[in-house]
Amino acid sequence: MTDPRSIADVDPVVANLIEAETGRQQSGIQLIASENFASRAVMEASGSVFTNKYAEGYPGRRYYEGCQITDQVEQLAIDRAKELFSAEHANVQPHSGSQANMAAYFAVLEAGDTIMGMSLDHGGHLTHGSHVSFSGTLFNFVSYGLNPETELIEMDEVRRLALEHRPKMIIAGYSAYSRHLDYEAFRAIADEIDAILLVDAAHFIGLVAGKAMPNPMVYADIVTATTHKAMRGPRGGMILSTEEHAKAINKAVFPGYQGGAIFSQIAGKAVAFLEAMTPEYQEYAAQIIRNAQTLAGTLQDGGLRVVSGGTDNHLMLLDLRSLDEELTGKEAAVILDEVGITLNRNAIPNDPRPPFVTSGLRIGTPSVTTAGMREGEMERLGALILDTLTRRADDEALKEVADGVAELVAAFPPYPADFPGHV
Ligand code: DSN
Repeated sequence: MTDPRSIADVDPVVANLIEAETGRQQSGIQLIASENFASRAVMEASGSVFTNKYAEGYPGRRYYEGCQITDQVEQLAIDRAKELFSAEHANVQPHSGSQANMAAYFAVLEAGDTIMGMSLDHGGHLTHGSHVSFSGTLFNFVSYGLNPETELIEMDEVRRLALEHRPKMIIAGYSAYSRHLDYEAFRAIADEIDAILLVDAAHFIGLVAGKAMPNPMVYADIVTATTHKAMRGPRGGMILSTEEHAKAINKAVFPGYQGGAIFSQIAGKAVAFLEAMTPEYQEYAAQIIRNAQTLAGTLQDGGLRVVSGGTDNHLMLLDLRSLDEELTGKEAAVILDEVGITLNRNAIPNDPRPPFVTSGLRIGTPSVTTAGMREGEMERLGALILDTLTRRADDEALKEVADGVAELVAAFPPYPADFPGHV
C-alpha cells in the first residue's frame, strides 16, 4: 500500500512551502495577467489518481491497457472544449501553451517555413518567433509590430508584410496587447496569400469562453490556448481547429512533440470547461473586462499613461515614464510587491530599456475578479498603485499603502477559510 500519511508528515519542508505559498497568494493582490485562482474542484481533479495513468494515444486508440476510464475523461474534456468554442476539433493534451504552439506549427508546416507573428517587444509571445525560443531558431519568422503613434496593430502594415514575405502561417495573438484583434482582416490577408491563420488565444481564451470577447474559432484554422489564465483551469494547453487539420494536429502532439499526456491535468481541464459553461462564469468574464477598464481609467486619471490609451480585455500596459523618467519597470514592480501588489515588469512598445529592466508594467484583472473585487475596489487599488509609485521614497507613505492593501485583501480572500493549505 502507498504511504497513507499526509504531506505534513512525509515532507514537512514541502508542506511548509505549500502553506507559505498559499499565504503569499492570499495576503497580497495578484495582478499578473496570466495568473488566476483555480477552484477547489479543478485542483481536486488535477491532484487526482489520474496522475498515475499512462495512456499514450487518443480515446479508443491507446498503446496501453487500462485506459477505459482515462478515455472517458479525455473525451469529456474534448467534447466540452468543442462545445464551448464551437470547434470542429479539440486536442486537450498539450502540456502548455508553448507546446501547443510547437505542435500546431509542425502539424501544418515544416522547419524553415516562413511564419508571421507579432514581435515579442511589441506584445507578442516568445513562441511567435523570438530568437531565444524554438520558434525563432526552427522557423523563418517575420514580425509585425504596432503603429508607433496609435500603439495598435495596423492591418495595412500586416498585409504589406504578408504580401512581401508570403508566410505559410499568420499568427494573431499576444501576451501583452490590450486591444481587440481584427480577425476579419487577418482572415482576409491569410486568404489572399493562401496562409494558415493561427490565433494564439492563450491569454484571452477564458474571456472567449465567457462570451465577453469574440470567438477566434469563427475565423481561424487553428486556435492555440492555455487553460490556466483567464480560463481559471489547471495549468496546461490545448489546440482547437477545423476538421481539416484534426489528424495532423493529433499526430503532431502525440507522438510528434509529446509522450504520454498528463491525465490529471486533462481531468482538471474537463472540470474548468464545465465551470466555464455557466451564466456565473459569463458574468465573471464580463467583470474581468469592466475591472480592467476601471483600473486603467483610474491610473490614467492619476497621470499614468496606459499604452494605446486603454484596454478591451483583461490587461493593460503602463508606461512608467509618464510618472517619472527615472522609474524603471523593475524598480516599480519590486516596490509594489513589497507593499503587497504583485505584478510583472513588461517592455512597452519601443522600450529603450532592456527586457530585464523595462519602462513598463503589465497588469491583469482575472485574479482580483475571481477574488470578488469589482469597480469600486479597482478605484481603490488604482489609488494604492499611484500612491506607491509617486511616494516611493516615503517609508511612512509606503506603510500606509501596505495597510490599505492588507485591508482590501482581507475583505476579498480568494479561497475560503477551510480551503486545504489555508493559513
Ligand atoms: N508567461 C506568460 C505570460 O505571463 O504572459 C505567457 O506564456
